[in-house]
Amino acid sequence: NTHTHIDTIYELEKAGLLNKTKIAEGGRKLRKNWNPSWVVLVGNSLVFFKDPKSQTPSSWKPGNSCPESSVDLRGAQLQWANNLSSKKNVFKLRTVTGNEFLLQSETDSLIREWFNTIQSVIDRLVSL
Ligand code: I3S
Repeated sequence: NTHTHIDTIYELEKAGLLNKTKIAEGGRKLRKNWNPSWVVLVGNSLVFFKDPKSQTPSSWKPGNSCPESSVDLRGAQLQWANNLSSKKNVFKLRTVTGNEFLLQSETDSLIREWFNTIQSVIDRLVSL
């Protein structure tokens, strides 16, 4: 089965649609700009795709489709951040380089899953 094969090669942890805004770049505050983003957690990285057409398993293969950006999760910090937005279910991801993102979903269970899965990858990287 192709999916299983690809999952194995690229260590795909999770993929799905979340609302995303970057709020800081290198420690400098940015103006919020919320947009839906196709988020893929693969290996040590969180990869963001702008294009909803990117929602096919083949599109995040290297060389295929173009990620909008990607985040190295090594040393990253995750925290719930409902104080940083009027939206519900918001968490903040901060990279070692001082880039900060807010990620959000209307679905409680979904955002908890994302939080827990990203946190487990961060924890795993600490012990490597
Ligand atoms: O934290 P803020 O500045 O109140 O965030 C809101 C603004 O960024 C707003 O944009 P403009 O100020 O450019 O109109 C966005 O439309 C809102 O979504 C932001 O607030 P929330 O609470 O949705 O994160």
